[in-house]
Amino acid sequence: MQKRGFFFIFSLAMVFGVCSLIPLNAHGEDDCYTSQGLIILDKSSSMTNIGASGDSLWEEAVAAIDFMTVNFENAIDFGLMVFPYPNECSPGQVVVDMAPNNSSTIQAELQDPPPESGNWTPMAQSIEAAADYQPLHVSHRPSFVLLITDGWQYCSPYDAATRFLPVGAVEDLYAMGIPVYIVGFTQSVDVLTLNRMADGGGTAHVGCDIDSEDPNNPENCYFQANDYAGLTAVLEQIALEVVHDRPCGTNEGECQEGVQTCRNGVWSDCVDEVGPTEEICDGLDNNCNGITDEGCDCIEGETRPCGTNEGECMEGVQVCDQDGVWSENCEGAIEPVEEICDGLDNNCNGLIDDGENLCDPGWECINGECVPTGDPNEDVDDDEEDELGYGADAPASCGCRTLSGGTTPALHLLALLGLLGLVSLFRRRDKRSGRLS
Ligand SMILES: [Ca+2]
Ligand SMILES: [Ca+2]
Ligand SMILES: [Ca+2]
Ligand SMILES: [Ca+2]
Repeated sequence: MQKRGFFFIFSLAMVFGVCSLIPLNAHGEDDCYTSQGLIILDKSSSMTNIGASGDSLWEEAVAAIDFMTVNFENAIDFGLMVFPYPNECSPGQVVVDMAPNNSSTIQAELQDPPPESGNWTPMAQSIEAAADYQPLHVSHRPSFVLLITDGWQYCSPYDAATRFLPVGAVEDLYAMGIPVYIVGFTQSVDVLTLNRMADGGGTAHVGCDIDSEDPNNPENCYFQANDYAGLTAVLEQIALEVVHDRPCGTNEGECQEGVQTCRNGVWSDCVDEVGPTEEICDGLDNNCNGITDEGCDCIEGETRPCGTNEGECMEGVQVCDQDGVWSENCEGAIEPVEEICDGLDNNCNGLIDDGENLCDPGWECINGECVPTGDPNEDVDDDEEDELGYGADAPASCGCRTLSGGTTPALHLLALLGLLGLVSLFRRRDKRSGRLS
């Protein structure tokens, strides 16, 4: 019992010991943390000016924020600060805490426009207030701040020395690990300050011109928007940047990675992915296993020569079918045939008129013709003549085949009789011609 008790305590100690080595906030690639961000919206009186659409800048900004928060509220926990709050030059205040699915709550808070005069732009003080908002500092979650302003750092009476105070405030926030996105709305913004703020907030566009003072300079470091459409576009761009996502799938072979987004703490489906397909014989790695055309002999439509050009033969082509197999048929080929005595290499083995029995027995194949063998007395009882009862074969040296046996003297006699007839004919003609002369 004592031993068991000791073992239990020892095991417990080991478990706690190991656990204490794992940092609480450690998160690997697979951990899904929803991004959270605080929108800081300028509620100065200049936002009541009429914008390009005919609505006030305030109305345009509220609509653009609605667009972003509706589209990303399950991927980003949005919160809202407006400044000044409640009015004049008071620093901004968080009016909606960061939380999932917050778009309608945020819209409800934005129903009241700023007064037409009397609200100033205490940008630096508001950014400092945001730094004190504790939920932004939950270290394991990606957090950001998004500032939308249409003006300059400004409180009444105006003090030019305060112009760049927002830059320092943004730098402080970024030093705490919270990037600050800067959006300048309309041409009335302090371009130089906003460029420096974007740089200080860790969100400047790569290669931007930090000294630019022109709101239309495409090299500005911050996001410039001049109307509702422009503002909607930059807010969407920022949301896409801050959302916690990760690549999914693979870039192996024909596949292409997609992207998964962390939404309400759960990874979404992999979108924009090109997934694996069945491997076919096409020279590509369709199933993305790193091997091209495994199980294929060839690529569909490919051809290769087959057969031989030796002797009388001619090469043909084999075609690869859709299963990646070479056709059995060697198209267009002239195949080897049985060797015969003809001066040609019929069986395409590199030898002309090779092999046994090319000619009948007693004959041999010489220079492409069957000729009798050298022995004149040789006769074999298997020839056509024997079967027809003409007797023995002609002697081999003859080189021709004639009928034999008693026929030759009869021919000689006929020739002799013909000759005698001719002689008597000439003599009669001679006598007749002698009488006439
Ligand atoms: Ca393939
Ligand atoms: Ca493959
Ligand atoms: Ca041959
Ligand atoms: Ca031959």
